[in-house]
Formats: sequence, structure tokens, C-alpha cells
Amino acid sequence: MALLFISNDDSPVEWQDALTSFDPDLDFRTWPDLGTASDIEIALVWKHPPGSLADLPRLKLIQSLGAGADHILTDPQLPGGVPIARLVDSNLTQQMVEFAVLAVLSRHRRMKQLQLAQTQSLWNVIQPIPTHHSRVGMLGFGEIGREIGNALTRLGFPVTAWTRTAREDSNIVCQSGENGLVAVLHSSDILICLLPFTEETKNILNADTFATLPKGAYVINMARGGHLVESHLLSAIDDGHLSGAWLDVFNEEPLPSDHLFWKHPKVIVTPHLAGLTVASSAAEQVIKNLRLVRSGQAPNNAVNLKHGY
Ligand code: OXD
Repeated sequence: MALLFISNDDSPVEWQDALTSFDPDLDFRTWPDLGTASDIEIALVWKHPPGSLADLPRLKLIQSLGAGADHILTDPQLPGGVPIARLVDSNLTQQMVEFAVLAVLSRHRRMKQLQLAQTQSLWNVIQPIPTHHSRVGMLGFGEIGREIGNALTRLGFPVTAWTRTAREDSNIVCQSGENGLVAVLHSSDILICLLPFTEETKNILNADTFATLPKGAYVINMARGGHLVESHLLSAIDDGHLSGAWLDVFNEEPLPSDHLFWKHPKVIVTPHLAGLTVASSAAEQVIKNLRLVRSGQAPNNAVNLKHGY
């Protein structure tokens, strides 16, 4: 039985090495050279071509190469009844924490203005805002969100979060529902989007959301490009309501070279790298999941199809 690897963004060589260090007998195949379709037991995928998983009669698991599974669920020919699992990897989580802290501190200490001043040889001393006046709101509070929230709290930022279901298992105030969203937005000088991408969360970063944020608020999107209505963000920045944004994810990736975001003085663009999967640290859970599904058990971090993540 074999594993089928499908990704243009991850290295098959690294993954083969990492996986076979945990299971030396693993038969590793790379799309489109899958050999006999009925050999394939597990598909390890990132943005697979739609339909490429449709004719694998003994497929037992579709394993995402990332923390998100939305790239799998958009395939209209997904085989029914095959469990889908996300990666939950401490290495990836750590990167996401670092990225969120970097983006929050960068806004908090006004790095963009300081860099601009440097290009003009200006000695521009910007008084820091007290940390406890920079309120951070988080949309999404899963495994990664919780770690980010804790890191920001340790730095002294007041943090609130919005989640699908109310939570009381954290020292961070979590709100849910429509009213909860409004409450979190009202108190977010810096808003971080970490939500899973679903029909409910699509376009959630829109004109109404921005209007609910306090004047001068800053938006960080490190979830999915589809969460953001790009034209609404540009209007909210250009009319002065928002102070700027740091965007790591986009509707179209790579971001087209003529996109307005690239040159916008108040927007920081990074190329979807907030959290990258590292084969050597994530491989063990893929092998664990393979063993679980082989023995008829559910994989770890299975996607709930009803919730879409
Ligand atoms: C992921 C991502 O889902 O990198 O892991 O966006």
C-alpha cells in the first residue's frame, strides 16, 4: 500500500526522507506518477488538482500538508466517506506565534513610519503607545490562536478573541455570535484574522467589519485571502479609518505583480509564509494517522465536515 504526495509548494524529497525515517517500508509516490490507483492508501496533499483523488478505490485518508483543509474541501469530486485530517504541528504553531508577535509589535512600535523616515534621512522619534492601550482582537481561537493569545498577553497586550463557540477554558476573554463579534471588533486596535476559511467566514473582513473597528485600527490577515474583501480594505485605509494592514494571504497567490497592495504605503505584503510546514517535524503525525486509519480508527485532527475545518 502506498502514500500519494501532491503539492507544488512542498518538497517531495524532504517529505519522503522524513516519512521513511518513521516508516522505512513506506511506498512513497508523487503525483502524477501514482502507479496503480488501488495501491494508494493515503493522500498527502496541498492544493491538489480537483478530481485527482476521485479514483483511488482504497483511499483511507486525505491528509492536509497544512493547518488548513479548505484547499481540500473545495474539490467538487472529493471521494465521500474518506476522512480528512489537518496538521497540528508545534513547529508551525511556533512560526505563527512569531509572525503574529512580529506583526503586532511592528504596528505597535510604528515600524512602517520609522522605515519611511529612514528613506528620508529623518530622525523621527515616535513616542510608543503604552502596551496596555494597544488592544488586540483575534478572530479565531483554535490551537494556534490560543498560543498567539498567550504570547501577546505575556507581552502586556490586552487580548480578546472571537470564536464560533463560547469558550471558558482560557484566560483570554472569548466571545461568540454576532454580538460577540461586534464587541471584539469595538475593542480591537489591532485585529488579527486566524479563522478557518468556510462559507460563514468568507469575506468577513469587509466594510462593515472595518467600520466597527475603532478609528486608526490595524488589520493583520494570516488566515486566508478569501476572508478579505480587498477593495473594502483599500477604501477603509485610504479614507483614513484604518491605519494600515499586514497581509500574508491573498485571493490570488502569488499576488499579481500589478496588484495595488504591493506598492501601498500602508500595507505590508508577505508571501503566505506565516507558518510553513516543516517535513521533519510534521512527518511523525502523518505516519501516526496512517497507522490509525489502517487499524480502522479515526485520524487525529480530523476535519469536521459540518463545520468545514
Ligand atoms: C496552512 C497554511 O494552512 O500555511 O498551513 O496556510
